[in-house]
Amino acid sequence: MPDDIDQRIKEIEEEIRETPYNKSTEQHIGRLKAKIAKLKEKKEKREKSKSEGGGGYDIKKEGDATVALVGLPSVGKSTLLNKLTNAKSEVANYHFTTLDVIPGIMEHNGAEIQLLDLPGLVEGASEGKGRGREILSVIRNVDLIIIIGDIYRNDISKVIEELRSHGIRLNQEPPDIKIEEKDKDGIKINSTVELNNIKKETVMDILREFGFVNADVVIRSDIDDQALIDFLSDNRVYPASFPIINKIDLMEEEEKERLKEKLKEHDPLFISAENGHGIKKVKQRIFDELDFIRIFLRPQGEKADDEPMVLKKGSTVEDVCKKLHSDFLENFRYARVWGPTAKFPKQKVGMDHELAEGDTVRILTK
Ligand SMILES: Nc1nc2c(ncn2[C@@H]2O[C@H](COP(=O)(O)OP(=O)(O)OP(=O)(O)O)[C@@H](O)[C@H]2O)c(=O)[nH]1
Ligand SMILES: [Mg+2]
Repeated sequence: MPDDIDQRIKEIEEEIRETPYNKSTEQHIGRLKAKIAKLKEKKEKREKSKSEGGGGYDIKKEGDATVALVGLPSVGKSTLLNKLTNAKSEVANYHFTTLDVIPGIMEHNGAEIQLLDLPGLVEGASEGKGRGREILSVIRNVDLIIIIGDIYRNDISKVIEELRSHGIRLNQEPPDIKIEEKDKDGIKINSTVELNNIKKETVMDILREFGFVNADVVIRSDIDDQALIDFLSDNRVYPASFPIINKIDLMEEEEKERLKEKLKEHDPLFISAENGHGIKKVKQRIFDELDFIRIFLRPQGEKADDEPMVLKKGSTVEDVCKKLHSDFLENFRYARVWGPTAKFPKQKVGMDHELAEGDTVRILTK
């Protein structure tokens, strides 16, 4: 069926390509990009309702964080999962060996990290090719994405692009914007930083395109038109990511140097999942990228535990309670904190106190 939405998107993309980008066309292009984003949203909604009930992957999150192994078929995702975790995902020298999502748990520095081995991503996955749509919806919900290629299939940019076109923004801070809708007075824009990459008129036009009529807007990061559109679109995610190139055991030193040079901008880890080369580095990198903090529990009348509790950065006393047992949440009175976030040792704090690496915490209950 010839799709009118697809056709509209194509036409607008064409127009953007043909318009030179400069100060005087910025506003027009911003508006066109917003139009495309709106059309894609519409299309997404339509397709979702069509495929409702179609078997998505049902993944239970476990551990302190979840990581997805993403890449083309046969690059060695399952081999790597098996090396890093207790899982046994099938490995074979033909494409699409893995058809389900296979989870495994990796332990490192006191953290339990869930890794997901996914079926190979094919080109056009976001258009729904392969089980692309379902795979992508799993990917959208993880904390870290490892992009895996091998020495033959090493086009990392392509995978990044594929993920991008599905609203997945790798290694990018979400834009810091506040919008408050009003009853009258039109759109008012304030910014706390200098905006070097977008004009206020463009902000205005894009907001209108997204249906805003009266609103107070405060922009607190140096955004461009795409960042603003991302903010206004409802399906953007901002996970961390790093790339890996596998099977370097099959490469001569000289070739390896050439490949390193070629992929310089992505700075991948070069490994051999099969013979274990580089696996330690992968574990450490996963841990570092996930931004964990470690805190120590100190029960009343006792010394602090030697074993740290691992939490995501930004966690609060409430998260500690949740992790311990639901009783701690229900019967919580207050907590005491020693260390970096305590104004003085043994400070009394509430549920919402944010913790940092190295804190010691005592929970007091009824
Ligand atoms: N030489 C070499 N071969 C490897 C390495 N890692 C994986 N392989 C081989 O590559 C083939 C594919 O490996 P898999 O782990 O099944 O790849 P996959 O990415 O999970 O593939 P799909 O599930 O089909 O997407 C197998 O024959 C593996 O033995 C490696 O580091 N070196
Ligand atoms: Mg596999």
